[in-house]
Amino acid sequence: MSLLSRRAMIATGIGLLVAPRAKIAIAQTPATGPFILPPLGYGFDANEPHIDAQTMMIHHDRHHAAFVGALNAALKDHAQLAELKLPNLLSRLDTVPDTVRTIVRNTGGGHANHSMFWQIMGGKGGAPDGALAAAIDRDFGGLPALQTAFNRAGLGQFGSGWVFVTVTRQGKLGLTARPNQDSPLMDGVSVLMGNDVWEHAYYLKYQNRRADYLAAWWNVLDWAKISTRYSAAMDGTLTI
Ligand code: MN3
Repeated sequence: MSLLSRRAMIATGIGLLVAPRAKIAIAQTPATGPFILPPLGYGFDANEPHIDAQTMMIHHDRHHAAFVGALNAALKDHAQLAELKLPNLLSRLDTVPDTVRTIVRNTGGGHANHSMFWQIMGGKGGAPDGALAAAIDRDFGGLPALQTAFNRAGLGQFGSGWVFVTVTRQGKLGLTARPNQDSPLMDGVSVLMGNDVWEHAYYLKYQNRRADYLAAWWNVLDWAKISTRYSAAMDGTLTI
């Protein structure tokens, strides 16, 4: 092989390496909406030492951002669906075309779940008060009993998923675990709060110790925000 043709091959090879990357970058760019990654609302290190800053950064900026990008891409040619509010889209997945239903379920559920998740953390833990504390006493027998049942449900969720406290318009609370990125919103049920038990939520700090992560998570909750969500659920103004 002549030096010239070797150079030509190398040049072509470089061209092949660069061109597809440029294409992928363009393909991932429709982050212009309609769905938008919400800001975290606090620093990546706000949940230290219970949830480490690197996990928060990767989780929000990469995992959640990827869900939003993929959801927007999936609905690019479905303008009517793209106009729906996320809970409305998730509660009528049966009307989403077969070709995009699974990706909408996974990425739309992921967008909803994570948007709620960031809202309720960044706090100092402790305990709720007022109407929410009364509802927890009434429906779970108190915060320690809720924590025990919630952590057990999170630990019992095989593989990836979430554990949620649901809330009705009357303020009645419930507990449920879901696989993957499924959400009670898919059944038309509102979510008060929930924890992500995908390994990406805890693996850097806790590795296989999901129980330790579940126990520590209560230390970063912002009960004032959760109380606001509780009131909004009863007013019918809870958006996610
Ligand atoms: Mn997650």
